[in-house]
Amino acid sequence: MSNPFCPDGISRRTLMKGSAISGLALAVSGISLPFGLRAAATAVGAAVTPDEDKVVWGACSVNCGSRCALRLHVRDNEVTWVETDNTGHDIYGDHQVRACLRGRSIRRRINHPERLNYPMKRVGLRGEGKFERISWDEALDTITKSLKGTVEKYGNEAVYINYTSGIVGGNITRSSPYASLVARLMNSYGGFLSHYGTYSTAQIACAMPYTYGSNDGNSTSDIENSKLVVLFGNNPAETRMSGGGITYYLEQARERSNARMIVIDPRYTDTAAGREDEWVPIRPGTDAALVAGIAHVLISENLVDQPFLDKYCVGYDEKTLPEGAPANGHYKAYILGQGDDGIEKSPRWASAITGIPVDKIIKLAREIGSAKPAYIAQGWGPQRQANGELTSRAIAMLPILTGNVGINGGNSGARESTYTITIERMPVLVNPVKTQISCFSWTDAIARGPEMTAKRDGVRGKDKLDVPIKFIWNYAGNTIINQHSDINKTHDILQDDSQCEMIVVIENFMTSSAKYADILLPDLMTVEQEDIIPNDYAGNMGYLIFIQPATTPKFERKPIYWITSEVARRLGPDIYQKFTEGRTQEEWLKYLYAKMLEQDPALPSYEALREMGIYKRKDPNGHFVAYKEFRADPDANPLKTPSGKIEIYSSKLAEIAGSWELEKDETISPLPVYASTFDGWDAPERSSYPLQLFGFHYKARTHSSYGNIDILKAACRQEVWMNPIDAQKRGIANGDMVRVFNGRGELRIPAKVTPRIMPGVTAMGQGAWHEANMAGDRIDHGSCINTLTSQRPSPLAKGNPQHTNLVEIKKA
Ligand SMILES: Nc1nc2c(c(=O)[nH]1)N[C@H]1C(S)=C(S)[C@@H](COP(=O)(O)OP(=O)(O)OC[C@H]3O[C@@H](n4cnc5c(=O)[nH]c(N)nc54)[C@H](O)[C@@H]3O)O[C@H]1N2
Ligand SMILES: Nc1nc2c(c(=O)[nH]1)N[C@H]1C(S)=C(S)[C@@H](COP(=O)(O)OP(=O)(O)OC[C@H]3O[C@@H](n4cnc5c(=O)[nH]c(N)nc54)[C@H](O)[C@@H]3O)O[C@H]1N2
Ligand code: SF4
Ligand SMILES: [Mo]
Repeated sequence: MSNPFCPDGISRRTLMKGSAISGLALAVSGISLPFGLRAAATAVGAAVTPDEDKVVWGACSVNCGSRCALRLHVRDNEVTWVETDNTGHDIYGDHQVRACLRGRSIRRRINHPERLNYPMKRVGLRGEGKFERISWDEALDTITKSLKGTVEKYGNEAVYINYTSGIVGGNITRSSPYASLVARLMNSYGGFLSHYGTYSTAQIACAMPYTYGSNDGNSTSDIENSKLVVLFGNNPAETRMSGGGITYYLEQARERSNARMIVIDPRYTDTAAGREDEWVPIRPGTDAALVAGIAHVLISENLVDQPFLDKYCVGYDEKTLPEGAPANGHYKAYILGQGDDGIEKSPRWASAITGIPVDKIIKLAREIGSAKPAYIAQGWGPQRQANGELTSRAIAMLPILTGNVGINGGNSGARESTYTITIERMPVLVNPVKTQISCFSWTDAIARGPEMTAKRDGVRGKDKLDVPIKFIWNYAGNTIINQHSDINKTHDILQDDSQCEMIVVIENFMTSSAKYADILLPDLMTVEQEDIIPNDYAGNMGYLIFIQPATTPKFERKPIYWITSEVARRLGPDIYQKFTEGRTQEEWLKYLYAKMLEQDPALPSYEALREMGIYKRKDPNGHFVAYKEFRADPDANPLKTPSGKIEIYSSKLAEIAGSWELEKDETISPLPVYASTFDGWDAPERSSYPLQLFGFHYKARTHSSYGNIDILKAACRQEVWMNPIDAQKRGIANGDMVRVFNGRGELRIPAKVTPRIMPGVTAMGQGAWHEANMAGDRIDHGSCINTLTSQRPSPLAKGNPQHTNLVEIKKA
């Protein structure tokens, strides 16, 4: 890597000042000095005694769904070591929010030799990684000129703020495009093309509201009231780690209720490992078929909660079928083979699709039908499939059929909800541009924007896009390349800089996305500035962490508030005033906290919170129970669905299914049916690419964040999981380097041959750093799964089906 972003300095400085090794080296050389022994003793003492350290409260603010307190030990303006929350008595419910392996290694991120230090402009082709150091003035002037030019020539709709999730949480430091300072800046300047949905939950967040009016689940802490826990593709041991995270609640709540736990997942996950009562391996993308098979048993053995279905639901049977629906259009008819397809969804039928034995399906159904209350939940793995909209609603059918919705110890079938303490974020102002695309379709909007329509591409707010994307803001995100699908295709689209003319990346590191920047700006990290940050998913305990800057800003790194304010200043005095409202970052923080205190007077004062570092509070209502009021009185508390009830049959979806343009292998249905899909287990492409592949969210990283930390890479290796049957067929042994490929690309990775994954299915951690010679063979030696994923969106949400892939694997 060339000089500007691999500066002479930081790693060496860190070693000299902070480490015991340099202390010892001084001590040894000290022996020959006149006061040698004393000098040696002092130096050794300084190297091992931490009492000179200043301890600064920080937090890990990456998007892992947990949020951990860090206590950074600082000496000579360098973070020397990291500990975590040490407050309170550490009793469940008022416990310590202890960081996971990633947060505890944050020192290696802060002091990483490849951190960005100066503003830079691109001098080679996009993706080549050739940059030249420039001044802040030049960088900000260039951005402003390009932004003004774009808006003048194409309008504000040509400016896009990309989906990014690098920083979640603070009042001020927050990358979520709906809530970031970049959005505030653009809204001060006429607005921008925004997006709906997220890479996390595109399908479920779109689909679940058709059933329930929203997408809520019970708090995991409520499992202390459950008899049975059923998890579909939900792996909190990796995706909600730490002492503050859901995995701890799952373990503690189960200890209290002794609930049995069934894990339905193609992989034997860390959540299951040794803690489950049963692991049911399932073929990816087929959960809806399993649900239908279970429903068949529940119906034929009279295990459904008929009074619940009659009172609270629409479309279970003839009685509650809405007007306009075909006579045989109800769920019961679909299951019993009296619907349009005429197929009975028997356990035998479900077994052939899911790969789960018939007797196992029957046993599962009997167990789910008789254990009450049951906490049935899904992670977001099942919905990140090409038929994920159908799957997420289908899984919700199990709690609906068994009347487990709206009660303590039960759940809606969605992922867990959480208690969140009061927080007031930087207001982003109103976006005057109402046009939206799905967060996944931005590459399409560059390549063929004006062809994109509402009914085929999911454009919202207009019948079609008028202009393509010409300017992209990318603040704290890696979805330009690493986290977006089909990297080779994205590369080709971005190569032509007459299409998208300007990409601004605001980052800490030279990521693969940063290599495609035209202007690259070095940001401060969250732990280097003052902010207040709330818990993320933390069961029924909420908390606030008051972050103080661990060190002064180094090199030419700047905070995001300064960066966006300086662009606003260049856009004109009225824009600057509108953006800053005359406040400094510190004044904003105080202002926002005062608002929080107004809403929630029980919070400590600003000064007291700063003193405490962390403030915790238990959910005053005990546990969050989704749709509790509706269950208690459905007339007084209707759901937000058109009928106010649980819509098993959705007339709205029937209308969409009848009017949108869809391909043959895409299904939108008013009922939560099973439908096979493109690139699925039964797709024709399977003859060339016989293995299903998905990328799970891995403990080594948070997506790509922390992906450049050597000790984490060593602790949790990047490998492709293969069943011994599939490996043997290909002459592959555990640890062999393999080629994983399909029509979109190829990567290299060691094989992990293990019975922890079902035959025919393979998986690797998603988020590894892409590393390929894009001017040459394009083989990805970093093993980033998005070398292999598709940009084709799911039918209803137009979301990322990044878990639906077919590949072949061969020994390298
Ligand atoms: N350590 C770590 N934690 C993270 C993240 C991270 O990158 N690293 N990312 C965070 C973010 S932003 C998000 S959105 C969440 C993501 O959380 P999820 O989306 O829930 O995580 P995944 O690992 O994609 O999927 C969960 C499980 O679903 C399984 N699965 C995949 N396909 C199917 C299927 O078709 N059916 C069934 N039954 N199971 C299936 C996978 O094997 C996996 O164990 O995690 C968050 N937490
Ligand atoms: N194949 C496949 N692809 C996926 C997924 C999958 O399951 N499979 N998951 C998807 C999901 S759910 C998500 S949420 C996305 C996540 O995709 P991203 O939102 O891109 O998440 P990260 O990869 O963590 O990238 C965040 C970036 O923010 C930077 N960052 C962190 N802190 C700071 C800061 O303080 N300042 C600045 N300026 N930058 C900072 C990090 O260095 C990192 O490059 O990926 C999606 N992509
Ligand atoms: S990565 Fe997540 S679980 Fe780990 S320390 Fe950071 S916030 Fe906590
Ligand atoms: Mo996500």
